[in-house]
Amino acid sequence: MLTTNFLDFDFSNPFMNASGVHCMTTNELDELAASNAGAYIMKSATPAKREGNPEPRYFDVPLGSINSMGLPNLGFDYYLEYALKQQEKTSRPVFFSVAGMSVAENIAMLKKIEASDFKGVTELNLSCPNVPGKPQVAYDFELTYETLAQVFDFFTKPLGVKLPPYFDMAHFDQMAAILNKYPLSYVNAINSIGNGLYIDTDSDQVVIKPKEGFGGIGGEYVKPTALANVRAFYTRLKPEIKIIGTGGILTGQDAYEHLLCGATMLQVGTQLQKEGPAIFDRLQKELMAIMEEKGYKTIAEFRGKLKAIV
Ligand code: HRO
Repeated sequence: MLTTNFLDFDFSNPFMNASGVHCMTTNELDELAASNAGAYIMKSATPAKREGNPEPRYFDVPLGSINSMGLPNLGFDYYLEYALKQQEKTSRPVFFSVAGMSVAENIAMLKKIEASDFKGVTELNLSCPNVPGKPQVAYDFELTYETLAQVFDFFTKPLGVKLPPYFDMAHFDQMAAILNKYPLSYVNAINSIGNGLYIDTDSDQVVIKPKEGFGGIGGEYVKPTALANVRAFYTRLKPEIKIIGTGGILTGQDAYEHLLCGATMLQVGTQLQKEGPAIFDRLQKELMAIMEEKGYKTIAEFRGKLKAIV
């Protein structure tokens, strides 16, 4: 049984898309809604519609993907309208993702969500690696602290943050200490590993156009980093702050590992882009098979129970 309770909502299973993949248009969102994903999240929104970076800006590679989309999206109002319509049809909450270009833009969008009838979950994306001239917010610890202070002055609905990967124990400690000061509902770890470079040696060229080929890396490449971030935050955050595990989930085995590290929900980006929404059926079958073999009936029996070597 894969049923998962997350923020007092019940989902049939923990699998979701990662924001950015298969979720920009209402057509794509309808396909996710009709799929066997437990839940789905919309593309990160900015106040106004954005074209994003020049193409090619997404490239599949054997071990993952590289992207520099640059936050193309249809604008905040488009996603709010969709979410409000969806919540009339089903009790399953929609996840809204917000990624302003500044603190002021984030606050303005969150104020609109707070004032609206939106009943779902909101994710504040503090980790887009691809907007030229805009560093990833959550690598600036002071700015992250200040942003959350302003947000929680008024925001009362369930809110999570999407984090970039961290690579140093001191950074896990410092970021967890900041997050623990706020009534956050969850942390989503990780966004793509920012500013990698993939090269095609047939042409001696980079494979995406923006930023001279630099882009966010996803897929198999990132799983060990994702697992470490899930584990590091699971062991450092207060128990009220849940974890969404994102990064390197291609199989039920990968999902199992994220759950063992402490994730509650699981998001799939690169592999969803490769396979389409039918992937959610396969992942559930594979995860169920592992649980059966190990004698687990529910995810709660093993979530977070990764063992150290003593
Ligand atoms: O649109 C993007 O370029 C993008 C975003 Cl916002 C993000 O959060 N993560 C990513 O890999 N690409």
